[in-house]
Amino acid sequence: MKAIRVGLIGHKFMGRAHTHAYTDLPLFFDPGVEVVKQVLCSNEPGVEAAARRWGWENWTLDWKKVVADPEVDLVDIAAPSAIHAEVAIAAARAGKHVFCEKPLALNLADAEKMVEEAKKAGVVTMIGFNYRRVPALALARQLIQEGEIGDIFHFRGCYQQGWLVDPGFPLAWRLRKAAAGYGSHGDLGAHVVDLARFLVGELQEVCCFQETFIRQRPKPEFEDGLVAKAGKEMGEVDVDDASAFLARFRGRKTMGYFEVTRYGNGHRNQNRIEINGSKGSLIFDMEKMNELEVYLGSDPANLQGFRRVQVGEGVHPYMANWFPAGHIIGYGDTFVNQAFDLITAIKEGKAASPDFLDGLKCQQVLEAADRSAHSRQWETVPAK
Ligand code: SOE
Repeated sequence: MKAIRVGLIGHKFMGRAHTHAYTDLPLFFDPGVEVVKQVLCSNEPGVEAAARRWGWENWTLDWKKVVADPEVDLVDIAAPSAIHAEVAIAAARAGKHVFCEKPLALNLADAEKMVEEAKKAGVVTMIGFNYRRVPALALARQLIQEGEIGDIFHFRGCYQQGWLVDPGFPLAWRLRKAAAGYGSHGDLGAHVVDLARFLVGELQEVCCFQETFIRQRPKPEFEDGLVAKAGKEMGEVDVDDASAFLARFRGRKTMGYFEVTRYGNGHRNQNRIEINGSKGSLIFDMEKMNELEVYLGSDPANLQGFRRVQVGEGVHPYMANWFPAGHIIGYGDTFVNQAFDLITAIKEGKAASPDFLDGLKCQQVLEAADRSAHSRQWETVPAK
């Protein structure tokens, strides 16, 4: 295999992040195969200008042409959740490997179909839980797996953004159930649930409550990610603005606390994880992305306390491939790490991780929590 040719669907926030990944991958990693930006697709004007500026060889307004293109090996879906299932299933049936942004689908039924079709087609899949590729969180997992933290009592995940505090912020696609499936619960909650699975294990049951603080917002004239321009007409917000749930993990006594909000006033993208174990604790905060706070109970009595590990040394996950020690990396660079792992999996004919099954397991938790928010009861997460 000399080259892996990518068809990317989406040219806004995630389209930009994924283009950065494929463009800069060869600067830092050598997957042993060329990555070709074959075609950029979007259903909105501006895709041609973006393709020319970002170095895509072709562009189209029709995702079906990407899926049918014999030159495309990998279809990357970096568009709103509403089209994830239709595109991923068509791509798998066409024998393409498929990358899909999170959450996997609008709902559990679609997620199950995506897993089934990808399995039938025997293609490589990956879902965009890029925080697994933050070196500090990959280090946290290593420490946990090596037993440094001991038995885990608590997992605490709190993901705060603050972009909806302004009542004038428009009714962007992330605020509409038909386009996004969920509000903060799926958009941010998916990341926290995945990190709980990545760092600790599977969830067994959840108890959730949610809130929508502002129900009416101006419909957008323009939007790109978390930036939008309000129009004159008003529309209804039909998803959660914030969601919080308790969880029990399967087969262990670990207690889980999950909180996500778009009203964390003052926070821009604070994904914070804390884990307390019998031998120590770990704290990660995306606002200090290149650091991991580590407490080890085995430290001498006069040196007890959290140490702030600068996760930028060659010994740390991915960092041997980046700049010299201490020259930190950023949010977008986690997509480069992610793309390297995906391209390597495809080249070697191996499963990528996290794959669509991980996306489905995450969606099972999200749906159980959504059910709980309506039933006001504890709800069980399917074991299979
Ligand atoms: C918006 O909340 C968003 O772009 C999420 O959709 C991403 O998954 C997250 O990484 C950053 O914030």
